[in-house]
Amino acid sequence: MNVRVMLLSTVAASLALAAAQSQSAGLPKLAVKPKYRVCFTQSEMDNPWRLAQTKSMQDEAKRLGWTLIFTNANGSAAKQASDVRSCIAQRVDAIFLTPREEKPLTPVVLEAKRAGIPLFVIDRNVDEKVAVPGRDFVTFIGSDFYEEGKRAAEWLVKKTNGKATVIQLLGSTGSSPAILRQKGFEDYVKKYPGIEIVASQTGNFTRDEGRKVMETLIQAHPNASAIYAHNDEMALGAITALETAGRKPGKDITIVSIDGQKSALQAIVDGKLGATVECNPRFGVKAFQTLKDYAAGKTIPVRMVNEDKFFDATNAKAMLGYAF
Ligand code: GYE
Repeated sequence: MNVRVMLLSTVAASLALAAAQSQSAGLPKLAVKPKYRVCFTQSEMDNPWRLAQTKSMQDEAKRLGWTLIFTNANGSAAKQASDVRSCIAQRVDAIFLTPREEKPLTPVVLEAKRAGIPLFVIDRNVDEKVAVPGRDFVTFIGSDFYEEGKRAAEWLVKKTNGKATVIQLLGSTGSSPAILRQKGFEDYVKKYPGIEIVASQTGNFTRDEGRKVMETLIQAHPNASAIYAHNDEMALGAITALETAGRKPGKDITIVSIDGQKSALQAIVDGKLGATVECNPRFGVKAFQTLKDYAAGKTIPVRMVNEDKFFDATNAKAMLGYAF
């Protein structure tokens, strides 16, 4: 090796080292303490899933004796961004953020980092092209939404023998579960020419909007034979609209959704809903343990995927007690 090559490779090696250091050094440190003061910024509290998630976080904080500052953005991404800023201003030890939409909540993740406060993204994600887990925030903890959409599609294809005219009720526009549950489902059904999606419209993850949207869509597409709803609340709203329109959910129209809340399992037992893919809302133990591990200097994976069950007529009744 001549001097020039040696010099170049030394420069390259030290550049690589500096890049690696700046990655991990970029994340704010967290001291080991017996108790922490943390923020949990919730996006909204309008359905059983959100209530279960919040309860799980509050129960674990209580069990550990930590102070949990809870904020509710009431469905507004702008309010949620200011909630995160107020957590930063209060100099909490760490922030748990469940971002309502990807893009509007990405800048505050970077602001928390600049303020030296470690932030954990839980449930929904931010825009990972801009805010990178392991560099700008500690990790993403949540379900594999793409897989959830795919599992819903798999069930529907089987149930309908690959022949269905589908109406899709989308979740809140710009939220990671809506984006990925749509993609996971659509990618899968593409392989089945007998499955046609005739309409896709947002019901904003709420029962009331699910019902209203379905009232119009079922008029426009009276030949629809299946509904795919991105969450149970919209599916339950759709069931009401379909019954009002004289349809027989579960008999002349097959419905599949996501979440696995108790009332959805009951709708399966009643024969109205076909199946629901679980989206586990119980984050408390995992989220707080991850914070402790991070403070202790353990390596935290940049993505931590929750396990999700599946409910249909074979197990809904037995699982009623488990569901939220
Ligand atoms: O499916 C829905 C809730 O982000 C995974 O948001 C969550 C979704 C869940 O409002 O019911």
